[in-house]
Amino acid sequence: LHRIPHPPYRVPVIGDVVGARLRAPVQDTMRLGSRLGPIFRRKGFGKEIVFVGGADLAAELADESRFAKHVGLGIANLRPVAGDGLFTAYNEEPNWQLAHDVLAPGFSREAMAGYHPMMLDVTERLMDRWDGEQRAGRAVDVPGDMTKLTLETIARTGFGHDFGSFERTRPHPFVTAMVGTLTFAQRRNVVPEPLAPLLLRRAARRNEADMAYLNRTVDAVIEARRGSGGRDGDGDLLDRMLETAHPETGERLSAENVRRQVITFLVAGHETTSGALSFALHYLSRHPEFAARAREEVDRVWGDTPRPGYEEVARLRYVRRVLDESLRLWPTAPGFAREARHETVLGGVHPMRRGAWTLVLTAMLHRDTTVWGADAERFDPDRFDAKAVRSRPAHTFKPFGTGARACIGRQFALHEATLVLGLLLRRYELRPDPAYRLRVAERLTLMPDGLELHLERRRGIT
Ligand code: MNH
Repeated sequence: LHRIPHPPYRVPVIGDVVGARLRAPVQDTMRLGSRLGPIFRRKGFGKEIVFVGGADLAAELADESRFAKHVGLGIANLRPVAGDGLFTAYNEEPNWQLAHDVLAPGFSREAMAGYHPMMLDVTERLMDRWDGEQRAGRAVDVPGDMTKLTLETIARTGFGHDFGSFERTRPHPFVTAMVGTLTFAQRRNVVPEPLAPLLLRRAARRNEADMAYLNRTVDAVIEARRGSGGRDGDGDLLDRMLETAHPETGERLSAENVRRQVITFLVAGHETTSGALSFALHYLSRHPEFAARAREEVDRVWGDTPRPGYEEVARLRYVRRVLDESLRLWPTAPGFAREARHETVLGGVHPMRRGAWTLVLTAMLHRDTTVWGADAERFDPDRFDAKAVRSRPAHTFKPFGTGARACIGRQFALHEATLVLGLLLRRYELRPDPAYRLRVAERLTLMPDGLELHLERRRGIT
């Protein structure tokens, strides 16, 4: 450990937390990392965490024969909510493999093509609302509305459930409870264990109430499906959770595990996609030249087909680059932890015992100047044209994590976000508030804070 740099001033007991921004631990750690280098450690209240932000070390950590996902920190703090659901399960928990095998076909091409019309429906609901705001000359609340959109999308496609988000002025209580539990899980990382009962007593009580609300909501969703006797085999995620046996072992998910999976998918399936869409809309509004190129592509590829088909979404190559570039600068799941499968030496100099772990800070990896150049902080979608991608080493772009435990919803998120950006760009010009400076809010995930945009309908587009 002594080879790994840490901040120069360390106070006994409290460690490196002087001057730390407890509500923005990721951005705080990024700032520290830009001074300390590709690997560094940070100590607070007796816990010491090693961070990796350099591309060479991150590539090594992607080697599945030496390293695996580590369930720790923020993720472990979500265990009371998400239990052994897919995201929070320990590698060796049998329910991980079982649920992975049962649910993976829910993300196949055929399954995705089935979700596509529902994704279109939800986007049309959003645009109805945005048309109204535009006519009234009001700005739209981008993260708020993107959260409505992505929550409705995962709820309808995955669970045949309608939260009625667009009929509400305030966020659905499910979202409020979810944000509460995510924020609580993040705060538990930065508050010292012995002081937690004292400092977080009221927060802990709120958290209990939030968890109870999440449980009640998903129990109602599951009950409604059981009552209706399944959806005659059209096989959404909930059908798979309730009906499908493992192809080889014949095993099924238990009722308790189904509850954990439904919470997991409702949360993991919308929060990060909402952030990705919001950052992309922010950058498009700030860079009219990139927005014009994207719009030109949408007009060329889709024409004025009111409802582009499933196959037509992946043809929006430039829109997809805008999304990738947004996820590069602000990977909305900002890190992932890796543990050593057996004794090993990282980077040829840092010995690790079996089970020792480190946190890859994705947003730092994505700004490593040895990979992305001296202008790594600049937004430029052309970093993702085919030639540029081929010229970069593997494992340098990791917004969806890595290996066996990488994101199962990657294609779902990319399809949804590309479709939505295409439809919005075709219909509106985006006008930023010139006084707005990007602020990034943290609650385990990243989200632009207070982002509002004014809209103009494009001429000739109905
Ligand atoms: Mn998703 C795992 C990022 C969209 C469901 N997701 C992960 C991981 C990252 C991630 C990073 C790995 C975390 C780790 O190693 O600890 N996910 C994203 C991002 C988006 C996203 C940036 C959108 C953009 N995720 C989605 C969507 C769904 C989903 C949409 C569901 C429909 N993600 C999951 C699940 C896991 C996961 C489930 C856990 C997979 C596993 O461990 O087997």
